[in-house]
Amino acid sequence: MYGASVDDFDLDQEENPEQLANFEARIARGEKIEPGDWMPSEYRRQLIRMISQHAHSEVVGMLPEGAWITKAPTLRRKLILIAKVQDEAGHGQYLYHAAETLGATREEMLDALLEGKAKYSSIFNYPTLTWADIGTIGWLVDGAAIMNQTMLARCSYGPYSRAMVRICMEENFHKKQGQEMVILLSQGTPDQKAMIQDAITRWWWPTLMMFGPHDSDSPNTPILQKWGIKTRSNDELRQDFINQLVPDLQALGITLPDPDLHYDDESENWITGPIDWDEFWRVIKGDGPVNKERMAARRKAHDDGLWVREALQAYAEKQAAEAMPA
Ligand code: FAQ
Repeated sequence: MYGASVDDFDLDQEENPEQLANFEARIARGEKIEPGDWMPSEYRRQLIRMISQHAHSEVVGMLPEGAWITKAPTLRRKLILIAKVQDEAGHGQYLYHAAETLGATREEMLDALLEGKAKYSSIFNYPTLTWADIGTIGWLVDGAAIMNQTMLARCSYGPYSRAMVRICMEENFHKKQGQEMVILLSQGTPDQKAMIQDAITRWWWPTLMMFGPHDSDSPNTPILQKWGIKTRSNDELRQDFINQLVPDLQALGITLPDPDLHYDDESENWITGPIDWDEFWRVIKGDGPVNKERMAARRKAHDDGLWVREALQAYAEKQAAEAMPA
């Protein structure tokens, strides 16, 4: 229904050394690889994996924030939140389209998510307990996403890099509205200050985990860097994020939940204590605080949308029949 299947591409093709050298030379020259161009099957596989996981993250990421639309404290805040959640749906659309250019069908990608075979970002398996979580997601989670996506906007695959340019512009707006909320709450009443402190305390470590495992435990990074999909490693991006956020949050009087956090004069980096990687692996294997609720909500949305998919299919078939010569 949505285009070619990944089986239409010869994924097991014998890699031709000359084509591979030409492909790598194009990447070295900074050229974009486009959908019809020759590419190694592993490049295609890695991109489908990453882009589809990214698309799922945008769509599942609507759930924690969507839960607060009916509870937003003012009409202005409600409008901003609705616009933000709607943007995330749009990001999912651009990304599914980008993955489709590589031969993955929408059905295959959604089935993989709904059957629990495809991942989505660990961060969306944590609950939004208070209104302060919405500001915190905006500043911290969107901020981390931008850090990663600004890199991906320069990636070697044309459709992904172009989708990222637009997505980053929208994410910047998300980050600013979140930052504004955190600043206001941190200067508010004692209850508001306590609420924002609690939210930052809960979201700090999961946000650092969003960047993925340490480089030494990241099996995909070497090939992604070799082919210009990632140009910076998980640890490099995480360190940039920490360096940016720590002074800003401390300036607001917010305490980070890390007794080992300190500034290192020599490297000019903020150094954190150890990240709880057991928690990270548990969450991405399905055993996080709200994984089951997230997947149940996605399955319900998919089932509820069946009539829309059927109507679209019937319309497409009618159009095709009418276009046939009599
Ligand atoms: N969560 O070898 P690596 C957003 C998996 S968008 C879950 O280091 P890689 C917008 C990884 O898939 C946020 N799984 O992997 C928004 C791999 O497993 P696999 C999403 C994770 O690909 C804001 C295994 O661990 N952004 O927030 C995570 O080199 C607010 C080994 O890891 C993207 O998806 C994780 N955090 O690096 C929406 C950006 N980290 O697949 C709503 C695109 C790692 O081999 C509200 N993706 N894993 O079975 C990327 O940049 C990369 O894929 C990384 C992981 C950096 C996520």
